Amino acid sequence: MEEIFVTRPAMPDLEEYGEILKDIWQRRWLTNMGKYHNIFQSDLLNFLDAENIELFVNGHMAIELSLQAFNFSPGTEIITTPFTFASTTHAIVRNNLKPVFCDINPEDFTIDVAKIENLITEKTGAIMPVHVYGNICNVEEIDRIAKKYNLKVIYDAAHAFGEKYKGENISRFGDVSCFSFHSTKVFHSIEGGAACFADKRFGRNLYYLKNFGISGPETVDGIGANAKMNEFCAAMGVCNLKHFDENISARKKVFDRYIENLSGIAGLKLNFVQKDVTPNYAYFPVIFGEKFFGATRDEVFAELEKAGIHARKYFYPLTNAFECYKGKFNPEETPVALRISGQVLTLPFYPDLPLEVVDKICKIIRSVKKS
Ligand code: T4K
Repeated sequence: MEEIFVTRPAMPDLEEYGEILKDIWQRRWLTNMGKYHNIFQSDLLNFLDAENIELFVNGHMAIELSLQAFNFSPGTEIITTPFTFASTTHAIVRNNLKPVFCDINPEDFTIDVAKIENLITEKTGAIMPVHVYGNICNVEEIDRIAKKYNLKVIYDAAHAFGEKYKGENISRFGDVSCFSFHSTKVFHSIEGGAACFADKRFGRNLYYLKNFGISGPETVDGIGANAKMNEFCAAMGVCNLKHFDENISARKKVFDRYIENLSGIAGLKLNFVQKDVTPNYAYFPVIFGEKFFGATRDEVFAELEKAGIHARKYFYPLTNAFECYKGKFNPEETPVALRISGQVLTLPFYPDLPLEVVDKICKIIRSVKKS
């Protein structure tokens, strides 16, 4: 039985990557802001239309060090959502800051902007929303609230690479937007990440944090970590960026096929492209509204598993329900997120997923429906 996973990395032509590898072999410059790191950085700066950019070893370190670069005092409250990958919440806690969980809206699963202001206290330092599944948050309202209360905005844009809102690249919103280039992402550099930001002084802090605070051969100006991207990852990024548009077109075909197959089924909520957004078709989440669909998310999941189809429950459990945070947070305080996390399944979705497999997956889903 052929196994189908939730995603499968897009690969460049081996020869294309091999050409760069030969150069790396010959140059013997493997990391520490080498030739391909710098090429990748400048390619991305153009592609993302970013004001400034720093590359990282992964998306998590882009987020964690971005938070650190603001120098918030310990215990500062960061308003965020629990409907996300572990990274978002862990980045806050690992900085000795306090996550304050805002619920999500049931339409696109991003932070419910109507509930943010009630959570603001004198200890609030920032809002850290997530463009979950590539669904873009209400950036205008978040900007308004942040300005009114003088808060920073750090976007977890791990899922939103290449997207635009009203024609403007998503990298340009908030004080900083952090992307992930993990192998499972729409665009990848094996492992990797980037932070895009406007303020050059903030950028200097960020650079120190990713490279031990070293500012010159004999000068260490900051207490930094090590979160640099190596040349092999940068080379993969350089190659993959050239094929980004092809990949998105291929993803759109898979997306359209799913929509065609699953539209109009009672109790099944699909994730459509948002108004004013140029999408990247990052994930294909489906919400099984138990009452109307007649089968639970877990029943559908089990049925797909039997056929060797490994969908995933992104994002279940909520981060505020993680074992490691037991007793610290209460998932009941974010009821919409709690409900959605019990009903969501992200279906296999990648550019070369055969359309017949999409049909097979949808057939299984339809056959589980009981009402
Ligand atoms: N913020 C958000 C909102 C995020 O979603 C993430 C990461 C981050 C921040 C942090 O960014 P990074 O530090 O990771 O750059 C995966 C990814 O590892 C993770 O990057 C991603 N989010 C998350 C949503 O998904 P897992 O634990 O589900 O990965 P795993 O190993 O189970 O892989 C999923 C499937 O992908 C596998 O079943 C098969 C396939 N796969 C995976 C790998 C690694 C491949 O076919 N090839 C591969 O090389 O987290």
